[in-house]
Amino acid sequence: MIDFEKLAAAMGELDEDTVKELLEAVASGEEANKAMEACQAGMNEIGKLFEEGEYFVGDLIYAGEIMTDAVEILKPLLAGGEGAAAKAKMVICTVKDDLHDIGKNIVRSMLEAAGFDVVDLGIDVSAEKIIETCKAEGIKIVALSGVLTLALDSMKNIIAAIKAAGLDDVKVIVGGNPVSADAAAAMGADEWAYSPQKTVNVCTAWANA
Ligand code: B12
Repeated sequence: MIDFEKLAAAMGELDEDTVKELLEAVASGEEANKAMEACQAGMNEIGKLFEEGEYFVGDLIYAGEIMTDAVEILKPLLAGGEGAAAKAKMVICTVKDDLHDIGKNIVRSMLEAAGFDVVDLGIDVSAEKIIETCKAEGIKIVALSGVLTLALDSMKNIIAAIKAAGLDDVKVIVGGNPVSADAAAAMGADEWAYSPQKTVNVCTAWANA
């Protein structure tokens, strides 16, 4: 097993060489999931240092690049859901006004590994675009991602618009740093998840229902 604390610290310090060196040594799916958690802990530290004025937007951009590379290195090892029989088509996106996509991309990779046909609508996505895609492709599962606090409002508006469009059989799962069980319930989401693995499990259950 690699040293996960060292990995989290290296990520927090934006020490790209050490992060990559440690990740190259990851050898199993279980270890890859833990490595992903360690990278995320490092990202949280970066967020804290940004809030404290030690890091600047340029550092966030660099952090985003390191994390994107980390996902690419770990992708082949990241474990998909067990018994994920369904080849269901689903939508994923980062909601309107939010440009963060690293978490979304991790979740998408995990869903694809579990056999889902994922339509990734990208970042800053409007309710109209989601509704249009669901209608055109007969999609019944939507995963909404957001990292900014204001993403919670966008999610709420999107869910209301999906209902107003009469897509009552479309299930919505929400996730991202500011999302909690309470926030998800308040916005009318069917489910919420922090871990990509739970997302895979929930979507698999919906696809097989
Ligand atoms: C990297 C980063 C950036 C990069 C993003 C690069 C990219 N391609 O995504 C850049 C530089 C672009 C950026 C920009 C900004 N950022 Co920024 N950013 C971050 C940082 C450091 C890391 C985010 C991240 O990638 N985390 C790692 C991923 C893996 O975690 P995650 O997204 O939470 O995803 C996991 C789970 O939540 C879950 N999940 C995610 N999505 C989904 C979806 C579903 C359906 C499910 C079920 C689960 C799920 O699974 C993932 C894996 O476990 C955070 C700090 C932090 N602690 O998060 C700040 C942070 C999010 N940013 C912040 C800010 C303020 C900004 C800017 C406004 C800065 C500025 N002044 O310009 C802009 C906003 C631009 C915009 N409109 O979106 C604040 C947000 C404050 C707030 N409460 O709203 C934070 C929290 C930093 C801080 N502490 O102040 N940022």
